[in-house]
Amino acid sequence: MIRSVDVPNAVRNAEVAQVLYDIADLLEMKGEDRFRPIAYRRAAREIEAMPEDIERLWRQGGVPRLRQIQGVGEAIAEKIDQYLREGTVKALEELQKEFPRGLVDVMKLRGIGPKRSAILWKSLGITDVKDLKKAAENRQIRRLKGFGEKTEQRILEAIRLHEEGQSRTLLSVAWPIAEEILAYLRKNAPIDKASIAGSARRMRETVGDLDLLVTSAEPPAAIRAFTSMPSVKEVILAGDTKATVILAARIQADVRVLEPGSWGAGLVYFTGNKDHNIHLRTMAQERGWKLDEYGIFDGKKKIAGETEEDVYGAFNLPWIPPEIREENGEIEAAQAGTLPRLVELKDIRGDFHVHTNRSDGVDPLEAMVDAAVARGYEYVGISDHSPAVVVANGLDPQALRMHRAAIRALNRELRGKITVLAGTECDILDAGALDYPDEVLKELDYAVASVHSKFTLPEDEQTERVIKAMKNPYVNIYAHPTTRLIGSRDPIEIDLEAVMEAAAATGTALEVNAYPNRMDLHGGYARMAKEKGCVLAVDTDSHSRGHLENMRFGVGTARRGWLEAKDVVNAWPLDRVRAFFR
Ligand code: DGT
Ligand code: CA
Ligand code: CA
Ligand code: ZN
Repeated sequence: MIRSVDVPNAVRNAEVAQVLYDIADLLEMKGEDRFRPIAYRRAAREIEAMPEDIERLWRQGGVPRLRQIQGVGEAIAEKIDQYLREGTVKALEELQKEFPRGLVDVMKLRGIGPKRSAILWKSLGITDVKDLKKAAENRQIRRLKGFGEKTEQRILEAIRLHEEGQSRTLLSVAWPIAEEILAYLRKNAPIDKASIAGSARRMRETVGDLDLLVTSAEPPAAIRAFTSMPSVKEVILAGDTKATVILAARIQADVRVLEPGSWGAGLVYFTGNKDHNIHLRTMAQERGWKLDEYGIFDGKKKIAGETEEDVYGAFNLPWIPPEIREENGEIEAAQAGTLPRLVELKDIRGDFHVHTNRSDGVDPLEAMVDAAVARGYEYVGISDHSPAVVVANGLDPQALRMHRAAIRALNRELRGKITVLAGTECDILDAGALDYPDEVLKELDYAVASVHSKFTLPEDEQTERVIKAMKNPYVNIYAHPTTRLIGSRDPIEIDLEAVMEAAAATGTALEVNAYPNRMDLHGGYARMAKEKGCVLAVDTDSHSRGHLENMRFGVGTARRGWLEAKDVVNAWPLDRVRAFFR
């Protein structure tokens, strides 16, 4: 029912998108026209998200075919064409000559931007984040005109976040790369079984490195195929049964070749996490056994190892889903027979956080709905922004009414193929008021409310603000509750327990927002919300039709939060959803 990503294209499309992102950054740096960078980023996002292979489209129809891609005009199509033909883009190279290489990273730090980075470069000779860090630590920034001590402090915080973000890769980026490697190995090496392991298999929102496992009758040949993949930039280690490489995407990947008889034990061992493994190993020791990546051994006798079920079964445990192998009570729950039946992707019947090009999405309403139909959804909710988010082109009440009418008309046209719900992502204003009056909200099927401003309010004010918004009877979902952005923005200071209690009391769902750098709530908080009696909505916050695919990572995160289908509003049938929204 659910289409999986068309794996082999992901890397090529990402590469082209990266070129466009780089152009956008440098145009912004140049400070020319602020719409050009926006246009480049729009096109990049679209290409990243589209299921078709961009190179194939280009081979079929050249520039005219490229121009049919949403957001790709003449100028952008020609640059893509040049890139696919020559591997470089002249305009990008020209721009790169104008600024030091690392200055773009400085510009992108929170609170800096193009103007300030230019000042930092010209006055202190800062060319990258490292220079900036040194200057801030040496208290040189505060002396610059228009900066000050507070700004210097904020810069240091932004650098810390940046460094954290650099050392790990978003799951949504790492996952398709891992799948692509496995597809490559299946095709080019004598491989039997193959699997992703490590934190990616546990669906952590970021991964440090990729861990891949295979079985093969000829391990050295498998290793050779792995280390000679076109996407390998550097080989760190190449042994007989294991190898480590750095990929062109700047991610490290480890591979292990296992014996078929050790497949299950290897999977358990390399999926982790480490504390889960240690707990299992202690249990083995208590029984006088030994547990390692090859199996469970009673003296010389191997008693398990071929499948994960065997390994857990040796301890009289049911198989434990990878997402909850975090040593957070999962082994105890397995012993007690109280493991949850985790929600699955196929349980998901819709999505409530979807933007169209009426606000800041790239695709029109019809395309988003078509994509939802293609996923086999029963319903999809459209939630464009409210006016307070000016940069996102938020809809004023009049525009929202027209949008709603268009949604209703489309819904009639679809005759039950899918139900399109008319909603909004309504901003929570300063003191907890909503960005639309109740008369406007009342006309919609539901409302998502969220914070996009005043991130630095003190905890009590922030908490009060959000709870006040949730008390509005028309608010059904509180979206991306902590507002964190992985690698660029810390969570707001908010009393989440109080928010969760209020959500449960007011019948407001809390969101597990699956936008890749949000993953908000994350698994740990989702579990806490469930324990406080909340229900959750797993949403993609899609800004293009391809983003709907991120649902799998949202479900992964929900699973990390021990959620079952009954805890997830968009795993419920439509009539139940409607009753909840009412
Ligand atoms: P990451 O890469 O930082 O996102 O996190 P993981 O969990 O993928 O960690 P990684 O790549 O260092 O190791 C993969 C798995 O191998 C890990 O989840 C558990 C296992 N492992 C690694 N080191 C140890 C260890 O010292 N003891 C045990 N028992 N297991 C380990
Ligand atoms: Ca790893
Ligand atoms: Ca590793
Ligand atoms: Zn949104």
